[in-house]
Amino acid sequence: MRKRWLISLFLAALPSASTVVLAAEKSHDHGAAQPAASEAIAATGTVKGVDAAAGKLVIAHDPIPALKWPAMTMDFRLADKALASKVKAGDKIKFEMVPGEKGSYIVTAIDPAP
Ligand SMILES: [Cu+2]
Repeated sequence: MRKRWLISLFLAALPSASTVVLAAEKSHDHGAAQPAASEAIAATGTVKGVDAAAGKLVIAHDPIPALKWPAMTMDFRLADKALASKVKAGDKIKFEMVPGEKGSYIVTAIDPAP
């Protein structure tokens, strides 16, 4: 009986789990405006969070006309984890990024914004 109960619980949890995954992917779907893979894109924004161990930044970026992106807050992976030490939450930055996997973008350079 106990095993059967566990299976029911698992099945009941499945739909909500897949919904969460879909929602997460959708939030990073920036539409069809994908540039050539080698093309670096310049952008500006404000650092909202730094995860130096994972090599990730959360950036509230300004609109990026080259990608037809509105302003939004999103995660970026860093090409080099050492870049994380250049910034802290609240910093205004100029940065460059290149397309990564599955619609993600990888930050390749960071400079303080004027
Ligand atoms: Cu974005």
